[in-house]
Amino acid sequence: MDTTRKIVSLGEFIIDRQSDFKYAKGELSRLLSAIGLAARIVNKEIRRAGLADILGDYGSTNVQGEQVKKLDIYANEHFIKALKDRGEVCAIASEENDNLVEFHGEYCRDGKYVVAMDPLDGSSNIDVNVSVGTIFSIYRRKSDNPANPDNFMQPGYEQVAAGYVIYGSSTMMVYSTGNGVNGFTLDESIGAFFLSHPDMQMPKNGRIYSINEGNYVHFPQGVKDYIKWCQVEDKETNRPFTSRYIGSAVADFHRNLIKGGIFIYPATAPAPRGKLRLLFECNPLAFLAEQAGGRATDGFKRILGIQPTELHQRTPLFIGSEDMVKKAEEFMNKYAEVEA
Ligand code: P6P
Repeated sequence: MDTTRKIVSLGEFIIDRQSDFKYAKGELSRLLSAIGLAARIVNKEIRRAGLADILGDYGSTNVQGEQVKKLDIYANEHFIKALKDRGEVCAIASEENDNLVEFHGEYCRDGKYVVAMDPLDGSSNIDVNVSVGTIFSIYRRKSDNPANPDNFMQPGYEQVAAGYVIYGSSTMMVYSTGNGVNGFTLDESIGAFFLSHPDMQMPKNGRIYSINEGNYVHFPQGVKDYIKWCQVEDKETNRPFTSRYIGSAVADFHRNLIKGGIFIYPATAPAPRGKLRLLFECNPLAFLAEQAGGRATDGFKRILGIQPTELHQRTPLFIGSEDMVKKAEEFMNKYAEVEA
């Protein structure tokens, strides 16, 4: 047993880091621990999904027009309940809900925070046993009225904290409160997360490019050129690169965070704003990327600087190792004038 490394649980870490916030009174700590609790509950259900006949389509479709899987609903309900019961959040914007979920009275005592979340991202992978994830983003409430959508119309750099839970070969919670990124692995035998990846740094460069090349014909010319550049043999720059695409943003991001790489979901002819949602996927992942020394743009401008105008708005996403994202932007900028 490695006795040199301290064993730190998520709960202990949250309390220890509370001092990062001068006027902290524990609200954010309680909020983060509520997310950890919901993650353990959802994890248990995901691990038994094949047995509990919980697979398959719920039949309804969400605001994105996607078939909603039962586990999406289950995850959505449990994260909402955990946050509601903790009383620190006054409203939730969920990728699964058309409208805001507001809390009042005892469920929103001070309610300093609002949470935007994708309760189960990548759910189309559930039935084939591929990693899925929960993505969350925490902002300070701007308006006295919890129901005011302006609470969520904040640029990503206003996030107080952001993170994800990846339900993969192991279950991990990775988050940042603005002082670096830390990863915790769930020990299912005792039902607790333990610090396993302290101070995560995204490699400045890498050899993995991650994009759904099935959409190649619809990509902007800059993306097409970048993909071809990745595939050219050049010893000096370690090319050709390796292509990896899981189809679950959390899993593709997590791999690049650890190994280095770039994930691109660009605008396409059928989807001119891209597919991924600014509030529920792009802002939280961009916050983590920057906190870990990486970069996140829409191919031209910083994701965290985008001023949201709609709850479910989408944006193209280029995210990962700083040098790889900058290289992809070079190709995008070559055509910017032409395509503008
Ligand atoms: P495509 C999952 O549905 C998701 O929102 C992201 O997790 C993932 O990166 C993307 O869509 C995959 O989209 O079009 O490649 O299947």
